[in-house]
Amino acid sequence: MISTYARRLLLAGFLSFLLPILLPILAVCASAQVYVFGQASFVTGGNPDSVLSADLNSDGRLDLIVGNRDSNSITVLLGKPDGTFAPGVDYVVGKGPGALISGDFNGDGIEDLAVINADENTVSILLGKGDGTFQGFATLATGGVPTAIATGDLNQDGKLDLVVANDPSRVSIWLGNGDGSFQTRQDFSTGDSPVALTVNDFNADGKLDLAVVSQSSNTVSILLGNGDGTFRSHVDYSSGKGPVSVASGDFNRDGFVDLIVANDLLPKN
Ligand SMILES: [Ca+2]
Ligand SMILES: [Ca+2]
Ligand SMILES: [Ca+2]
Ligand SMILES: [Ca+2]
Repeated sequence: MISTYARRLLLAGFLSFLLPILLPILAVCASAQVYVFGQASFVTGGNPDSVLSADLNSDGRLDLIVGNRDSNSITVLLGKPDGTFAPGVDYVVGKGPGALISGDFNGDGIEDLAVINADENTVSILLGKGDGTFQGFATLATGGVPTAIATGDLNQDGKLDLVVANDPSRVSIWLGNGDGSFQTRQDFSTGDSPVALTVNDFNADGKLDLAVVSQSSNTVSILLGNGDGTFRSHVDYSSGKGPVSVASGDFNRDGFVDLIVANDLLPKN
């Protein structure tokens, strides 16, 4: 028989051993949240490679646009009130469609689309009709293999412009004319093998800048905008190995835009 005092000592010793192990686990359990999502599947074209959401028919419900790499098309799925989507409608674009972006490129208040075509080095511009349908409008030559696309008003004229990252080491800028057409392409140097980009005002001067992730050089290139559609020489920052995507936002709420980069642990070079 051991005394009550001895049992208390043993228990205290056991807890002092166990608590440092248990507390971090309990803390993680207390902060963890479990979310459950329903799942539904919708038919697209061949080898869907990218997806974008936007309200294409101005009904207040988000719609989906999917780039179909193997069928050289995009699929538009209009959102229904119950959260599902109407059967997709396909539109032919260039060869090997990849990343997509939406924006009102002709200033009629209706979302339009721009799609990069990686297998023919072009960008397809499709203008929205307002009812969720589209018409092909223009094709822009990228000059290199396009890998990512973004939009913003880079020269501050109130008209959306396009920026596309191209292999091997540049971004191309097209300034918008405001009618869905674009001016002659301007190219700016980046790190090697750019694969993703984001547009934001990183130095808080009111002029949009570019952050371009380069997979071969393991860098994020910052190109500060001059506000007229041109950019200063890129300044590179190290990322992790094999960066594949980038997003920007004020993550610590200090009023300055920050970057987050996802890295492939096994670089492809
Ligand atoms: Ca909609
Ligand atoms: Ca439009
Ligand atoms: Ca512009
Ligand atoms: Ca800026």
